[in-house]
Amino acid sequence: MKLYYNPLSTYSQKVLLAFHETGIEFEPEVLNMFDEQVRADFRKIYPIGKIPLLILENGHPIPESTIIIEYLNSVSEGVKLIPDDPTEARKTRFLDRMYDLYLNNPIGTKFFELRKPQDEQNPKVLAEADEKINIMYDNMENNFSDKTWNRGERFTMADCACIPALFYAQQIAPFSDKPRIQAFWERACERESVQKVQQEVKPYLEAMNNS
Ligand SMILES: N[C@@H](CCC(=O)N[C@@H](CS)C(=O)NCC(=O)O)C(=O)O
Repeated sequence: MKLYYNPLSTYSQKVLLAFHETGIEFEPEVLNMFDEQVRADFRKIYPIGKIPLLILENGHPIPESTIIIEYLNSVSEGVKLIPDDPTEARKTRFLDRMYDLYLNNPIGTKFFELRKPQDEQNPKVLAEADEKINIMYDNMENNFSDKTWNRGERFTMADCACIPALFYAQQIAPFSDKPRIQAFWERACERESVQKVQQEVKPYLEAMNNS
């Protein structure tokens, strides 16, 4: 199966973590989403134009990071990222939604807003993003009081959703004064899957920062 993605994209990183954790192989198709022509060509494949997008061997497309992970979970013969227990599965999916909507999205909004010249930045947009991020940080600090990962001892889709957002948050919404989030982040950085994602993004980050 082929994965359209970019190593810089948090939603791509979320899915990459799931691929690395389950050990499922894929054919990488890296898209430069800063290139208008690339974006236009990609919209011919997927009109919504969002990455990641998974194309199965039979040509069936699976968009949306969560749905891609649901698919990987259904075919994985080993590691499962969504628990079988219905209550645990629901709580995992709930955290996945919370991280996408109220951490990842505001971090992305803030990241792109801060890349604009200062006089073009919208303080209201920045304040709204910060408000959501801070609510999530409070929830996380509370949740990590008795857990190694988001749902306990087991690494799940909720961790795949949370870690890429924290990668960018280090710079634009620092959490070093939140000891449990900081400790979670340090644990995450020791995982092989996270290290693989961080290695892959490095040259792309350097290129973006020099552009
Ligand atoms: N809900 C989608 C969000 C995907 C998304 O926002 N991807 C961004 C990159 S992180 C993207 O494709 N942006 C390009 C665009 O919006 O044109 C998911 O979970 O996959």
